[in-house]
Amino acid sequence: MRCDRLWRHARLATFAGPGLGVVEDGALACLNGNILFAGPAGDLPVDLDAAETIDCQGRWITPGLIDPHTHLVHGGDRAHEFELRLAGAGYEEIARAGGGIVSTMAATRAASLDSLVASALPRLDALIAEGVTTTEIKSGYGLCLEHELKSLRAARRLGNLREVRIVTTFLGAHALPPEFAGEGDGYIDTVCREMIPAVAAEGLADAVDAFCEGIGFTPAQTRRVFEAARAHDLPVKLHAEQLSNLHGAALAAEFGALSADHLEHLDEAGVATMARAGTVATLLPGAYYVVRESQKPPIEALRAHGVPIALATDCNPGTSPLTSPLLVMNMAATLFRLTVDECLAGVTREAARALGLAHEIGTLEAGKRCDLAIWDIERPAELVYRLGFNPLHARVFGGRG
Ligand code: DI6
Ligand code: FE
Repeated sequence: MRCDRLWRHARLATFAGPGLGVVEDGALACLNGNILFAGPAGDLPVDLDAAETIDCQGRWITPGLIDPHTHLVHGGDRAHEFELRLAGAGYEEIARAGGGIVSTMAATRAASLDSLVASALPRLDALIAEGVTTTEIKSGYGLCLEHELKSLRAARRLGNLREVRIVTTFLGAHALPPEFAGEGDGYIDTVCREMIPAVAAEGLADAVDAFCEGIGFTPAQTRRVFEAARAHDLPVKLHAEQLSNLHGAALAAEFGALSADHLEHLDEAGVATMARAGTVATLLPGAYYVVRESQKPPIEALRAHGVPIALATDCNPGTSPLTSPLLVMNMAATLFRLTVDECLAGVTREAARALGLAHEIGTLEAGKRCDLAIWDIERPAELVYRLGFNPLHARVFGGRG
């Protein structure tokens, strides 16, 4: 039997099964971009012959990291708003001065597709530099058909410019654009009747998301968005229970959502509905940190009910200008008390599940894509415990790299 590449003398964290799935003297073989074998070197098929063999010298191999929730494509930044907040300005004051989400909408609408791609590339490269091989990217700063389509096209194009898999999400129901002020239902009509059909017709989105919140959209409006998504065979996910408990997670679960995200204000009943539906809890500790939230997501209840926990950067210009999955893991451990194993599973196996891609990526198992991160570390905990240090040795995408 012949394979394209064989990595030897590696320590593997396979994530096959519930824990890290550690293999001390491990080997991993790749054929045609997929994993042919991952396991103890002693179990390698005796007749296996490799076109190329790589000696890992004891380095650790994990699955390529996955960031399952980002708003990577947007115009402008909000650094000035950050300064205003440090000087004591409140959210409303900033919004009245033309800041907040609407300022990002204006900058996104003003940007050409090319410049949206150009401004997102350094953010994407920052993820890639830490071993990310798949990232989700949402629209949601265009807030009208033309600019939502442009944002999704920019996201798709990013996937052609780099060796990375991009999964796109339509988030038209992110905020109310000023031209619909006071007409939330009218805007949702446009989202459901105009935008979702157009996005679906062009195959521009892999899923549909909404922001169910007092400052976003009501559960009734969110339900309409989900019904429109379902009519176009698009899976859903939800920004839920970030600032208050509107029972968005239960609504998401009712629609079989891939994930419910944020969840600081989620209650136990909501956790139970997520568990029954198999909806992943995607936690976003960067946003928790930046807005200086004090209400933590219900970690104990999520564990008790067996809800899978994923972690993401939520990279966005307002509440999480963060492009480091390594720092996300540290924040999840330090702020939410997740274990090292939970953090690492959160950016690999469970992040894949949150994207509906558990059958393809997220673990080191025969048949999965050969997306790998190879680390200069002595033990996996180093990936979670250090701050601002990147021990990535190599990154492999579809067997290449
Ligand atoms: N929740 C958030 O934290 C971000 N969007 C969302 O739905 C905020 C986005 C922004 O302020 O630009
Ligand atoms: Fe978000």
